[in-house]
Amino acid sequence: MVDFAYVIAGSEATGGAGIQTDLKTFQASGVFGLGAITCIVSFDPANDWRHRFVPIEPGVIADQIEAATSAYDLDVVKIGMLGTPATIDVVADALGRQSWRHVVLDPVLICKGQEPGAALDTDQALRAKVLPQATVVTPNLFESQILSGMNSITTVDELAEAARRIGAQGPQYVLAKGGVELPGDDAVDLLFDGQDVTVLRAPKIGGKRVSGAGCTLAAALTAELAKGASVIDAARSAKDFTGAAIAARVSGHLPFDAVRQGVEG
Ligand code: PXL
Repeated sequence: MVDFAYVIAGSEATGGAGIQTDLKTFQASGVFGLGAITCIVSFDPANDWRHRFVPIEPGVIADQIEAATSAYDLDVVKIGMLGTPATIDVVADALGRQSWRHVVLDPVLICKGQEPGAALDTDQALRAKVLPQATVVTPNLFESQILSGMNSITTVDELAEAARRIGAQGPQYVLAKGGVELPGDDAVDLLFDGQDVTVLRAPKIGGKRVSGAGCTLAAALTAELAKGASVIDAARSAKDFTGAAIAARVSGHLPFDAVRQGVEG
């Protein structure tokens, strides 16, 4: 039997994050991966690696989704970077056109190259149109703060409170990621299921952010859900998979390392 995992996300041209990471993760997880590109991000080496951001025309995004959903009976999808209110409209409409067993939303809120005003519109549209359709949302610390409306999150208890507040906005599950920024020796993720909070811990691997870790976690979770795992089991497997991808990271000329998926040891 073949399990299909779908992704709607942006391209990140250095291969560390975005849809490249999602598809690599799907492949390493043993599912048939396919995806629609929402935008193209090209870091600018001549300008402090600032993000150059180009949205794909909404009609072209709709065409990609039409092709994929007509070709196969897809029922598990990951949503990554959308980037503009127009993109959010077309993706929200496409999601609403069929029923999904799981919609995993990685709420990528801002991209450094975007106008702050545009980012605010995008945040609001994402919250109004996509968040309520998500079965699982995977915010990082910054996104948890924005989506929960909390001023700061510095403890596991505060992260749990943020997860509850985000859960109240529609998604069935919230996987709130502490990452390297939440103080402590462990990388702590919390799964809120609408009632209870389960704490997932693993020792931090270094103290610096590694590009693509969040994309990898959400993509690995999506792949496990596609294979039929429960959300808690999928979250545990995804955390292990992401830890291995962080440990196997690659370095280049960028100011940060990038995850490498599916490498043993
Ligand atoms: O890691 C967040 C992310 C997701 N998607 C795209 C990105 C980035 C960060 O650069 O460029 C397309």
